[in-house]
Amino acid sequence: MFTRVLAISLAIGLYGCSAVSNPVEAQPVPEVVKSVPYSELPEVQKFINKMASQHNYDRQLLVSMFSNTYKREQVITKSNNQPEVITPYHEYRANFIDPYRVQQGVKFAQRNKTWLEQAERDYGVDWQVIVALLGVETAYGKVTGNRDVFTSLTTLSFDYPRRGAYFQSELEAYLLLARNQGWTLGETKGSYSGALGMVQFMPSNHMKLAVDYDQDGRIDLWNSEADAIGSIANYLRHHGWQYQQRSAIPARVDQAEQVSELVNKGRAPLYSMNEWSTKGVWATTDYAAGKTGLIGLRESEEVVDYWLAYENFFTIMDYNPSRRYAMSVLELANRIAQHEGG
Ligand SMILES: [Ca+2]
Repeated sequence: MFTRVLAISLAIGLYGCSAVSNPVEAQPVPEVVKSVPYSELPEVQKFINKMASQHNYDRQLLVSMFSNTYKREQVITKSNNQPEVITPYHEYRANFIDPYRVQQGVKFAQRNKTWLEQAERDYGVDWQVIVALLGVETAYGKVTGNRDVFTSLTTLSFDYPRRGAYFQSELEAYLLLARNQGWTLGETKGSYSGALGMVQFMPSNHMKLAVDYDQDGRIDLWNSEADAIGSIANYLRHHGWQYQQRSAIPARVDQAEQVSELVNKGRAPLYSMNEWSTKGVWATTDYAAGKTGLIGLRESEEVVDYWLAYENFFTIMDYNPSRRYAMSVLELANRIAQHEGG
């Protein structure tokens, strides 16, 4: 999920502020640039026609909404910034893994013990990973984004050509979701990219994979920790989570240049341990049978840390395609489980 990056950017932003001591203050980007309302763009009119003809969507409602919606420049700026690509892993990780976040995760797990145990049984997903994902995404529901999702998705759909088609399909999903869930358009708050709730699902994933886990008759990913837990577990099961199986183990690489093309290659396990050993790649702890991929995360100019990653690691990458993200989730999950277990 490309867009989950935005949840991260909140935390990265803090790092960015402290690290940059630029005496020249950047011009603040205006929150909404008033120029032409979206309703006047031909491609928006085409989109409205499509919603009306394909989904019998209320045309007047859409015209009225787009007439009052203007480009939000910050959405584009945020989407173009991808600090996670350039931040060394130890700095990236520091945004998510600290004693406070571990402690909050332990508390979250304690008060949701029943739901987490039930999710393990229903979905076969390890409880600590569910908690850690919520911790990394939104600090357990504290930072779910306060941007109007309609404006964000409209801006990305029609003013961000690189991913316009993707965001138009998310805007379409959001509109259908709003109609199904009884949300008032313009009142749903989310991240800059339109990610929703404690779990930061994009609208299409909300439609497909969110569940009413506490069975109170509605899915509420903002206020129901149970719904968030069930929805994350459902997502991970859908993407192939293997219960109580390893995710990644530390590795040693004898000749980095010999395996450089295999490091961080693809989104699936590549070789068995025997095959890795012929390439000079070794697990440095006990390991389970099965194929793994080779992950390398740069710690500094000179140092790269290596891991051998099992299927579960790549399942977390289905939530957010960053390897740093997946490793942070797993580290946080381990820390929370250690505290909870001890
Ligand atoms: Ca519910």
